[in-house]
Parts: sequence; structure tokens; C-alpha cells
Amino acid sequence: DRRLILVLGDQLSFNNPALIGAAPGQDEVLLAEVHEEAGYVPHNRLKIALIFSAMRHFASELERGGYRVHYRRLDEGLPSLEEALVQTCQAHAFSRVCVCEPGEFRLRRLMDSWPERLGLPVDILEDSRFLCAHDRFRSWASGRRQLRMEHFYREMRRDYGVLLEPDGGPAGGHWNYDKENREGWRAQVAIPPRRSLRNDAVTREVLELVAEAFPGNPGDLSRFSYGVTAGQAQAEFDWFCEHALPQFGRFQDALAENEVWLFHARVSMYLNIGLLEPLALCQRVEEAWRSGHCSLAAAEGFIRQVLGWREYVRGIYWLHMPEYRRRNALAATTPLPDFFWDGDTDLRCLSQALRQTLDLGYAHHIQRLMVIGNFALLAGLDIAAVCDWYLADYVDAFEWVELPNTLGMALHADGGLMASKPYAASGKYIQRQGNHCAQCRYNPAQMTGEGACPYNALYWRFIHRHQQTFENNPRMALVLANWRKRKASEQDAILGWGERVLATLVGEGS
Ligand code: DLZ
Repeated sequence: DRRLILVLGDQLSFNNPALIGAAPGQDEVLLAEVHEEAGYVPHNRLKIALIFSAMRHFASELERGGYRVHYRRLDEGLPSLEEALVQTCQAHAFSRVCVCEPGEFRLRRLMDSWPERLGLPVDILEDSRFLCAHDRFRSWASGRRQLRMEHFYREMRRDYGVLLEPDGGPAGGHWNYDKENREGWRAQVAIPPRRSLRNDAVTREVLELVAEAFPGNPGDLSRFSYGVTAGQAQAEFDWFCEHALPQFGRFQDALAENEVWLFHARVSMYLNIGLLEPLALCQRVEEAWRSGHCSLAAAEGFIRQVLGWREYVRGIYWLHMPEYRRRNALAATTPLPDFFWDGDTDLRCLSQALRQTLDLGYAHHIQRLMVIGNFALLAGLDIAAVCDWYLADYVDAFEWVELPNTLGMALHADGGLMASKPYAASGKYIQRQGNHCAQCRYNPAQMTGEGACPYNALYWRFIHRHQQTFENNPRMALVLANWRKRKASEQDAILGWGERVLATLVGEGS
């Protein structure tokens, strides 16, 4: 009974359930760089490089662990994972194929036809690297009218005994210290400089391959310095715990001029391809708090993202796909403006967030949610186009995590399933969170006219257009009342300016 174990590019862990219990002398492993996976959206070149280099390094580790590994490189020209399997199964005698379930619905669907095509049984195993199994999420969700992250998160804290008092209550008396995670950036403290990794020969070869094979994709390969092994990823996380975690809590939502990493952990890309595991990170961060190294707000802020939010969005994705992908509750259909591909706009916050996304495949969550996402929401940009852009451009983006975050949270296109109100904000929010505005040509205190921050009029235009939708939403009552209090002439001026701004920025307007 000899099995062929397929390991996907985002499943690079010995704790991959398809590898647990496998027999190195007998079972063999297939990893394949293929055009279908590398091309279903125009991925950022750093994302492709990260995945290919990490795949190649993991293949070496598997060989060191005694496995025979079939590794197929992109320049062999294989079109798809299916074709890679067909060829490997034809050349060698296997009794079955074994794979961990993929993170994307698209690929899960494709796998349905594999047994027939291969003439072999295909075992698809549940991905045990996540902390909330599909059944667990379904039973939590069933019978609930609203699926709020906060309630889910508390159950996960209890399930895993994370940040609890001995009596089972939350550490420090509160479940959530979000209010202490929102300080704006005024350069209050020094940001520790990141160590930059030296790319080894394997990575350098991958960088050359990617440059050649994907000349038109975004991504500045000369700035590639991500970890590509579990050891390097762990070293980066250790660095974060030591140097950045103590300030992470305060500045989780901060927007800082010309600062890419701030105090962020920079581990989502490693978690999402299997180089790090979520529970170990949470336990290490809890330990940092218990030993007095960081505040409870910092530790809880990190753990909320990993144990709460990350598992929650995955649950939402699998509960509602494939229908979720087609939702467009606010009827947003405006095509993406060109500056989404070059960052060339004079809105300073937006330009910086877009440029670093395009160059490095990274922006932190407030840039993604409140700068780029907020702009897309207010401008009514086409949901599917925005979602594909996020999926392609972030090094940590796979659809299970990207789609709920973009479509549900940032764009409010799921009709409020995830978020009880839209994350819409004017320029005032962006000003409060950071120091972009001081050097921007637009003024967040001005509503209309040439110098006015475009987020302002776009914000009120958005509120005006969707009044009916939010009429009975108690969390929107104050905003709606504020809008309606304004004189008709004032409203007209703001709306008129909003249309002009939109026409200038995205080449449209109604
Ligand atoms: C994202 C990606 C890319 C760019 N290339 C490959 C590849 O060549 N081979 C592979 O096995 N996986 C790749 N991946 C990751 C897959 O797209 C990912 O496993 C699915 O989207 C499911 O999450």
C-alpha cells in the first residue's frame, strides 16, 4: 500500500495531516509548481517567490526526513496539479493519493474529478492545522441569527484555555482590550529596525525564475526578504516577541508615514503557508504577558487576531461558499481606477498603502481595511474586482482568508453577515490614526473644494446613497441623524463635490 502524498504550496508543514502517520521509506511526496495555481489571478511576484522558495526548501526537509520527493519546477511547463499527479502516478505505482484539503473552494471543486482522472482513490483530509474544525464552526453558527466574531472568539479562548483566569473568566476581567489598541501614530516611540534576511542560493534561483516567468506582475523582487523555512519564520516571530510586541497593542491601528512594518508581527504569510502554527504563537504571546514582557492589551490584541479573527473568517468562508463570492449587497460596480496598479494618486495615505502593497505584497490591517478598503467601499468599486486585487497582491492572501476580509468586512457586500456596520470613515479617521495628512496636499478638515480630502465628500455621499439600507441599523443611527441635520444646500454641495471627486479619481460619476 504505497501512497502518493500531494503537498500544496500553502501546506508546508510536517503537521500537514497528509504527512502525519505517513511512512517515509514507503510513501512518496509530490510538490509541483504549476501554471494554473500561479496564474489564476496575477499574483504579486513576491507571493509567488515566497511560495516557490518555501516549497523548494520544504522539499529538501522532506528528503532529509527520509521521503522520496517528486518535485516539479515551473519551467517544466506543467499546466496543473492534476497533470502533475497524472504524470507521477503513471510513472510510479501508487495505490492511492492523499492530500490535505485545500484552502480554496476553487481547488476543492477541481479535486472532485481527480479520482476518476487518476483511476485511484484520493483521500482528502481535514486541515488539522486550523484551530476550529469545520464541524465545530458549524455547530457554533447553527441557530445564530448573527455570527459575531466576539462571541466565537470567547469560545475559542475557552476551548484552548488561552488568557483565562483560574476561575475560567477572561484574564484581567475583560475579553477584549480593543479600545487600548487604537492609538494614532505621532512618532511617539522608536520603531525597531527589522533585520533583513540574506536570500540563499535556492531563493535567488527562484527570484530569477519568477522575474522571467511573470514579467508583467506587480512586485519588486529586489526587495524580497521574507523567511522561506520554518526556522527563519520562527526567528522572525521570536524577534517580534522580543522587540515589537510590547508596543504592538498600542499601535495596532496606527498609520505611519513611510513605515511599512511598524510593530506588526509579519507572520500572517508564514502562518498561511504552514511555516508557523497558530496555537504555538498564541501561547508564546500569552507567556510574554505572564512574564511581564508586554501588556495584556498587546497580548490580547495579537491573540484576538490569530485565535479569534483568523479562525472566524475561515469558518465564514466554508459556511457560505460558493454563494458568498457572488454577494454584492451595496450594488458596487465601478471599475478599479488605474492607480490600483501603480499607486499613482495624490491621496498620500492611499498612495503609500498601494505602493507598498504592489512592491512588497504587504500592508498592515488598517491600511488594508481603512485606507484601501475604505476607499473602495466609499467609491463603490466593483466587488469581484477588488477581491481579486486583494487575492493577487498580498503575500499572505488565500481565498479562505482574503474573501471574508475583503468582501465581508471591508466592502460590507455580504449584507452585514460579518460586520454590524460598514467600516466607512472620512478623512478625519485617517488623520487621527497617523501622520500622513500633515504632508498630504489634501486637508482632512475641509469638506469641499480643491484642497478638501476626498475621503470626506465620498464618505457622506456613501451615507446618503445607502440611507435606506442602514435605516434600521442602530449603530448607524447617529451618523444618519448627523447627515439629515445638515441643511439641504449643504448636503447638495457635499454630494456635488463627491461626484466631482469620484469622476476625477475613478473616471466615473453619476
Ligand atoms: C498560490 C500558489 C502559487 C502561486 N503557486 C502554487 C504552485 O505552483 N503549486 C502549488 O501547489 N500551490 C501554489 N500556490 C498555492 C495554491 O494556490 C493553494 O494551495 C490553493 O490556492 C489552495 O489554498
